[in-house]
Amino acid sequence: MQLKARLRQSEPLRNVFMTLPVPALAERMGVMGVESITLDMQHGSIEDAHLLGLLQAIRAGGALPLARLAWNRPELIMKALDYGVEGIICPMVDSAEEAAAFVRAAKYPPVGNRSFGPFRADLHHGGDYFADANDGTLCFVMVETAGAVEHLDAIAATPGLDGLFIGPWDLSVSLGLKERANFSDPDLSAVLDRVVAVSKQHGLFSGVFTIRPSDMPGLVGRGFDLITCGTEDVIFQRGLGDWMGA
Ligand code: 3PY
Ligand code: MG
Repeated sequence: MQLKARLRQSEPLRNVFMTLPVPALAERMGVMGVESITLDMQHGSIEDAHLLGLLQAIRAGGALPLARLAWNRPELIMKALDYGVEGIICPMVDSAEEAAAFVRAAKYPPVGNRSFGPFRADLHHGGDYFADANDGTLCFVMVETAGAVEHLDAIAATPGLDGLFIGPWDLSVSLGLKERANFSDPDLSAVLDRVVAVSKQHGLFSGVFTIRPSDMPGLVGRGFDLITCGTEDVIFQRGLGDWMGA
């Protein structure tokens, strides 16, 4: 489990969300230097049955694996961890109670009630997976609702939580902003800064999602630890657009 150590380095960890179950693409992204890949099981077309092949390919390419779950449900959390993702990102968390339920399902006793059966997760671990998993597998809650913003301090204080991850599209919709995911919007910008500050205060990692490469310098400057630079589909569309316009 290397995700935590990598996130502690001063350079932010770059990440791509994967929406399509194509192992060869996951492998290629890693070989091309993508440091971490998040399997998007919420909006993408990735299902449980795709996890094994995708995680094998991510490992072959050398990237670190995360998953964004479909929802805050214990059986989804347990499955993703048992297959071997190192970090889980839980969408649409509104309250400290929901954050606590997420952590409970992700951590073994005495911290939580994760069931023991690391089907593949211990395969390359080399040590005592049970002893290391609570510390080494990371729980991020998404900050993407007005409720999460309202309860940010209480959510961040959740014992066992490892990070906050901003979903700027849902957040813009939930806050009723005029544009979606415009980081120059003062209201959205203020939430970004607050999430970084609250994360630091609570010893958590902070993450954010964008699809625009031009956002990168600003997000690095704000101090995020984990920055998602789009989905493989958006990256494909951009490349195809270049070809079509050539
Ligand atoms: C959002 O911006 O709402 C997201 O969930 C990013 O994937
Ligand atoms: Mg979202």
